[in-house]
Amino acid sequence: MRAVAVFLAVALCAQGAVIDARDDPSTTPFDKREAASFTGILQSDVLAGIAAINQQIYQATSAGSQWKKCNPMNIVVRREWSAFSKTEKKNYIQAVKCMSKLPPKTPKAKCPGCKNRFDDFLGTHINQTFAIHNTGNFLAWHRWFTWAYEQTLRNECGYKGYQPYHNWARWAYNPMASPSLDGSDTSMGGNGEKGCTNQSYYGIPTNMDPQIQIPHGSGGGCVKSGPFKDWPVNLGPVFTDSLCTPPNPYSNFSDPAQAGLLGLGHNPRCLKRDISAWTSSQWTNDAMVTKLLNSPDIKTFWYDMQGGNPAFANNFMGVHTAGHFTVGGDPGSDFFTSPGDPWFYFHHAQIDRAWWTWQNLQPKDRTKALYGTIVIADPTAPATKLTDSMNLGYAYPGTITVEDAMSTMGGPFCYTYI
Ligand SMILES: [Cu+2]
Repeated sequence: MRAVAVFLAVALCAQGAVIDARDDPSTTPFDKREAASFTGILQSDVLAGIAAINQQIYQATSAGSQWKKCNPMNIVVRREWSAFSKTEKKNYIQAVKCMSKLPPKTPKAKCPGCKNRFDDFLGTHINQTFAIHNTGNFLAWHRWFTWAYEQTLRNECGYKGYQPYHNWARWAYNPMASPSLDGSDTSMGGNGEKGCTNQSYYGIPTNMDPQIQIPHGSGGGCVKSGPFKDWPVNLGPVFTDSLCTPPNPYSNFSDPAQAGLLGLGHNPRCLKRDISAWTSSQWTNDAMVTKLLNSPDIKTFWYDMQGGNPAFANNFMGVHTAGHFTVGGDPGSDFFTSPGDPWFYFHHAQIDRAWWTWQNLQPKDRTKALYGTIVIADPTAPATKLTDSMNLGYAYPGTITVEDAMSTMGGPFCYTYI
């Protein structure tokens, strides 16, 4: 039944592309773009539709034993939040809140500030930041991380659905109108109240040495609308562009006694956002996403996703950083602590969807294409290998290899996107 739905949707998507040639967004006047984003067929979605079909054909014809385990009869379909019914949205929201009420599994000595099950994931992300960003395992690790979070929602919080994503391009010109950020009772909360007004911009990559200056938006303070208005933020910050965030009890990089605990002390505060259409409209619009998906090789894709080479030069932010700064604030703008905003998983499911699309435009050559090293932004470190092992600390049990995470229909996974 689900498989039929996938192929029907893909077919409709492809048909739509024929009859509705979307205007080049770069030539669309700014005030018309919002409407265009809602009515047109996105080129990036057409590519995703082609990828979905390609992946099934590739798996059926060249991955026999795996195909028996994962095929259109049992594959899970991840959808955009706007495609969820009201009840499905409420069930997801309830499960995320449930995570914040379950006790943590991380021992207190390893993460003194971890107060709940949601924090186990955040603590793991903080702890491993240098080994999972701007590295060869970046995409694979975050694929597994997002999947493990989805599994935990299901296995420990009774959620029956799957992880939603935020289709950047669809809401690029007005992210606050997206059902995931509109502040309604079926959203992941809205913008923050006006706050952090002593800061005029957020610097990318840092406030000290900004290559790009994101202007302060209309928020910056606590999120007071929607189901996450009382959301507890317990960990971090470690490295934030918001000057209005109180420091973590463990913030001293030069103190050996704090090694392994940076950002993991208890620092309770509200969830803050400064939603930025300025950011999303420039770097996550359909033209930008399509250009990324048309990258000829993994090296180009890897760099472009993370801000180009050299990173953030030539006024280029890349979809990864731009997605994080679409919500910004605290902890959303913190490289280490960003999974403390539950919207993180909507963005990273879309990161995964972009990688999945790129891979499956040419699955034979790209499913196992790898680029990068084992140390953050260090091209001289050893290259990441398919045989490298990954773990999620106390958030989720077991280890898998990078190779296990290269296909959404391999390793522990069996899912697709529409
Ligand atoms: Cu990350």
